[in-house]
Amino acid sequence: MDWNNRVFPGIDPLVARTGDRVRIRIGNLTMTNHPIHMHGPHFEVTGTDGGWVPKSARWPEVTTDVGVGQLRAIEFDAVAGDWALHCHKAHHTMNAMGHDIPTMVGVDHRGLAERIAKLVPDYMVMGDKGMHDMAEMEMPLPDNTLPMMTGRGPFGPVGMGGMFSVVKVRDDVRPGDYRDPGPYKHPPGTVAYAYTGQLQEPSRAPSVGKAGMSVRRPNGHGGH
Ligand SMILES: [Cu+2]
Repeated sequence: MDWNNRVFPGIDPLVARTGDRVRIRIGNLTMTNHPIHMHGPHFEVTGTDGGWVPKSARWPEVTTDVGVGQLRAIEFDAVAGDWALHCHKAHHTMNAMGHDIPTMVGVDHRGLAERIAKLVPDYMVMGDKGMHDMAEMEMPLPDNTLPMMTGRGPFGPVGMGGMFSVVKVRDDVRPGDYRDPGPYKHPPGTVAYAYTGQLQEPSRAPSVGKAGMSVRRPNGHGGH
Protein backbone atom coordinates (compact mmCIF):
# COMPACT_ATOMS: atom_id res chain seq x y z
CA MET A 1 0.00 0.00 0.00
CA ASP A 2 1.11 3.52 -0.57
CA TRP A 3 0.52 7.12 0.39
CA ASN A 4 0.04 9.49 -2.57
CA ASN A 5 1.70 6.85 -4.75
CA ARG A 6 4.77 6.93 -2.51
CA VAL A 7 6.16 4.22 -0.29
CA PHE A 8 8.74 4.30 2.47
CA PRO A 9 11.67 4.91 2.16
CA GLY A 10 10.89 6.77 -1.11
CA ILE A 11 8.60 9.25 0.62
CA ASP A 12 9.10 12.67 2.17
CA PRO A 13 8.89 13.13 5.95
CA LEU A 14 6.30 15.50 7.40
CA VAL A 15 8.35 18.33 8.90
CA ALA A 16 7.15 20.63 11.67
CA ARG A 17 8.58 22.92 14.33
CA THR A 18 8.36 22.20 18.05
CA GLY A 19 5.15 23.65 19.43
CA ASP A 20 3.44 23.93 16.04
CA ARG A 21 -0.18 22.88 15.86
CA VAL A 22 -0.05 20.26 13.11
CA ARG A 23 -3.00 19.09 11.04
CA ILE A 24 -2.78 16.04 8.80
CA ARG A 25 -5.65 15.20 6.48
CA ILE A 26 -6.03 11.63 5.28
CA GLY A 27 -8.43 10.56 2.54
CA ASN A 28 -8.85 6.86 1.90
CA LEU A 29 -9.29 6.17 -1.82
CA THR A 30 -8.65 2.44 -1.48
CA MET A 31 -11.11 -0.41 -1.00
CA THR A 32 -9.99 -1.32 2.50
CA ASN A 33 -9.83 0.53 5.81
CA HIS A 34 -6.57 1.89 7.21
CA PRO A 35 -6.05 2.32 10.95
CA ILE A 36 -3.58 5.21 10.90
CA HIS A 37 -1.22 5.24 13.86
CA MET A 38 1.30 7.81 15.05
CA HIS A 39 4.05 7.41 17.59
CA GLY A 40 4.92 10.16 20.04
CA PRO A 41 2.45 12.97 20.67
CA HIS A 42 -1.18 11.95 20.93
CA PHE A 43 -3.56 13.47 18.42
CA GLU A 44 -7.22 14.33 18.19
CA VAL A 45 -9.54 13.64 15.30
CA THR A 46 -10.70 17.16 14.47
CA GLY A 47 -12.39 16.65 11.13
CA THR A 48 -14.53 14.10 9.30
CA ASP A 49 -16.49 14.10 6.05
CA GLY A 50 -19.28 15.70 8.07
CA GLY A 51 -17.21 18.73 9.01
CA TRP A 52 -15.14 19.90 11.95
CA VAL A 53 -15.56 18.04 15.22
CA PRO A 54 -16.64 20.36 18.07
CA LYS A 55 -13.90 20.71 20.70
CA SER A 56 -16.15 19.15 23.32
CA ALA A 57 -16.46 15.97 21.22
CA ARG A 58 -12.73 15.31 20.59
CA TRP A 59 -10.73 12.72 22.48
CA PRO A 60 -7.03 11.84 22.58
CA GLU A 61 -5.97 9.07 20.23
CA VAL A 62 -2.93 7.31 18.84
CA THR A 63 -4.76 5.42 16.07
CA THR A 64 -7.73 6.38 13.96
CA ASP A 65 -9.37 4.04 11.50
CA VAL A 66 -10.06 5.62 8.12
CA GLY A 67 -12.78 3.67 6.34
CA VAL A 68 -13.25 3.23 2.63
CA GLY A 69 -13.96 6.59 1.04
CA GLN A 70 -13.58 8.43 4.34
CA LEU A 71 -11.62 11.52 5.25
CA ARG A 72 -10.14 12.24 8.66
CA ALA A 73 -8.28 15.31 9.89
CA ILE A 74 -6.03 14.78 12.88
CA GLU A 75 -4.27 17.47 14.90
CA PHE A 76 -1.54 17.50 17.52
CA ASP A 77 0.95 19.83 19.18
CA ALA A 78 4.39 19.03 17.76
CA VAL A 79 7.00 17.59 20.12
CA ALA A 80 10.66 17.37 19.03
CA GLY A 81 11.64 13.96 17.68
CA ASP A 82 11.17 11.52 14.82
CA TRP A 83 7.70 9.99 15.06
CA ALA A 84 6.63 7.08 12.89
CA LEU A 85 3.31 7.58 11.10
CA HIS A 86 1.93 4.47 9.48
CA CYS A 87 -1.02 2.21 8.83
CA HIS A 88 -1.41 -0.33 11.64
CA LYS A 89 -2.12 -3.20 9.27
CA ALA A 90 1.23 -4.95 9.10
CA HIS A 91 0.78 -6.03 5.49
CA HIS A 92 0.15 -2.40 4.50
CA THR A 93 3.58 -1.43 5.78
CA MET A 94 5.22 -3.75 3.27
CA ASN A 95 5.59 -3.53 -0.47
CA ALA A 96 5.17 -6.31 -3.01
CA MET A 97 4.18 -9.52 -1.25
CA GLY A 98 3.30 -11.51 -4.36
CA HIS A 99 6.77 -12.15 -5.74
CA ASP A 100 7.76 -15.67 -6.78
CA ILE A 101 4.18 -16.96 -6.56
CA PRO A 102 3.20 -18.59 -9.85
CA THR A 103 -0.08 -17.49 -11.37
CA MET A 104 -2.74 -20.19 -11.05
CA VAL A 105 -4.72 -19.18 -14.13
CA GLY A 106 -5.29 -22.26 -16.26
CA VAL A 107 -3.87 -24.67 -13.68
CA ASP A 108 -5.68 -28.01 -13.27
CA HIS A 109 -6.54 -28.01 -9.54
CA ARG A 110 -7.38 -31.73 -9.33
CA GLY A 111 -5.02 -33.49 -6.94
CA LEU A 112 -3.48 -30.20 -5.89
CA ALA A 113 -3.51 -30.84 -2.14
CA GLU A 114 -1.12 -33.77 -2.18
CA ARG A 115 1.21 -32.04 -4.59
CA ILE A 116 1.35 -28.65 -2.89
CA ALA A 117 4.62 -29.45 -1.17
CA LYS A 118 6.20 -29.95 -4.57
CA LEU A 119 4.72 -26.70 -5.82
CA VAL A 120 6.02 -24.64 -2.88
CA PRO A 121 9.43 -26.08 -2.09
CA ASP A 122 10.87 -22.81 -0.82
CA TYR A 123 8.26 -22.18 1.84
CA MET A 124 9.77 -20.05 4.55
CA VAL A 125 8.78 -19.22 8.09
CA MET A 126 8.55 -15.48 8.43
CA GLY A 127 7.12 -12.92 10.77
CA ASP A 128 7.61 -14.92 13.97
CA LYS A 129 9.86 -12.20 15.31
CA GLY A 130 8.38 -9.28 13.43
CA MET A 131 9.47 -8.42 9.94
CA HIS A 132 12.85 -6.86 10.65
CA ASP A 133 14.68 -9.88 9.28
CA MET A 134 12.96 -9.27 5.94
CA ALA A 135 14.37 -5.76 5.85
CA GLU A 136 17.89 -7.11 5.89
CA MET A 137 17.35 -10.17 3.72
CA GLU A 138 16.92 -8.34 0.38
CA MET A 139 15.49 -11.23 -1.58
CA PRO A 140 15.97 -11.17 -5.33
CA LEU A 141 12.81 -9.71 -6.91
CA PRO A 142 11.43 -9.59 -10.42
CA ASP A 143 12.33 -6.49 -12.45
CA ASN A 144 10.26 -3.37 -11.82
CA THR A 145 9.21 -4.58 -8.36
CA LEU A 146 9.49 -2.50 -5.21
CA PRO A 147 11.56 -4.04 -2.44
CA MET A 148 9.40 -5.01 0.53
CA MET A 149 11.24 -2.75 2.95
CA THR A 150 14.72 -1.37 2.67
CA GLY A 151 14.59 1.81 4.70
CA ARG A 152 17.33 2.43 7.22
CA GLY A 153 17.12 4.53 10.34
CA PRO A 154 19.79 5.74 12.75
CA PHE A 155 19.54 2.40 14.62
CA GLY A 156 19.62 0.05 11.61
CA PRO A 157 17.10 -1.35 9.15
CA VAL A 158 13.51 -0.18 9.56
CA GLY A 159 11.18 -3.19 9.43
CA MET A 160 8.49 -1.31 7.57
CA GLY A 161 7.84 -0.02 4.05
CA GLY A 162 4.67 0.84 2.16
CA MET A 163 2.28 3.09 4.14
CA PHE A 164 4.94 4.46 6.44
CA SER A 165 6.44 7.90 6.88
CA VAL A 166 8.03 9.92 9.64
CA VAL A 167 6.84 13.12 11.31
CA LYS A 168 10.04 15.06 11.97
CA VAL A 169 9.75 17.80 14.56
CA ARG A 170 12.69 20.11 15.26
CA ASP A 171 13.16 23.25 17.34
CA ASP A 172 14.83 25.20 14.52
CA VAL A 173 12.63 24.60 11.45
CA ARG A 174 12.13 27.84 9.52
CA PRO A 175 8.59 28.69 8.44
CA GLY A 176 7.83 27.06 5.11
CA ASP A 177 11.01 24.96 5.10
CA TYR A 178 9.89 21.36 4.81
CA ARG A 179 13.20 19.82 3.75
CA ASP A 180 14.19 16.55 5.43
CA PRO A 181 16.25 17.60 8.46
CA GLY A 182 17.88 14.14 8.71
CA PRO A 183 17.65 11.83 11.72
CA TYR A 184 16.77 13.32 15.09
CA LYS A 185 19.75 13.95 17.36
CA HIS A 186 18.73 12.41 20.66
CA PRO A 187 19.77 14.34 23.75
CA PRO A 188 22.32 12.38 25.81
CA GLY A 189 20.71 9.83 28.12
CA THR A 190 17.45 9.52 26.18
CA VAL A 191 18.24 6.46 24.05
CA ALA A 192 17.42 2.99 25.37
CA TYR A 193 20.29 0.50 25.58
CA ALA A 194 20.77 -3.15 26.57
CA TYR A 195 21.62 -3.48 30.28
CA THR A 196 24.82 -5.44 30.74
CA GLY A 197 25.39 -5.10 34.50
CA GLN A 198 24.63 -7.51 37.36
CA LEU A 199 21.05 -8.77 37.38
CA GLN A 200 19.08 -9.02 40.62
CA GLU A 201 17.48 -12.32 41.69
CA PRO A 202 13.75 -12.06 40.93
CA SER A 203 11.68 -11.77 44.10
CA ARG A 204 9.30 -14.67 44.63
CA ALA A 205 6.23 -15.33 46.76
CA PRO A 206 6.98 -17.63 49.76
CA SER A 207 6.55 -21.28 48.77
CA VAL A 208 3.88 -23.73 50.02
CA GLY A 209 1.98 -22.71 53.16
CA LYS A 210 0.77 -25.09 55.95
CA ALA A 211 -2.52 -26.04 54.34
CA GLY A 212 -1.33 -25.03 50.94
CA MET A 213 -0.86 -27.05 47.89
CA SER A 214 2.12 -29.25 47.46
CA VAL A 215 4.15 -28.89 44.34
CA ARG A 216 5.83 -31.91 42.87
CA ARG A 217 9.04 -30.92 41.27
CA PRO A 218 9.64 -32.42 37.89
CA ASN A 219 12.64 -34.75 38.00
CA GLY A 220 13.07 -35.59 34.38
CA HIS A 221 11.83 -38.59 32.47
CA GLY A 222 13.96 -41.35 34.00
CA GLY A 223 12.76 -41.26 37.62
CA HIS A 224 9.81 -43.68 37.52
CU1 LIG B 1 -3.70 0.15 5.72
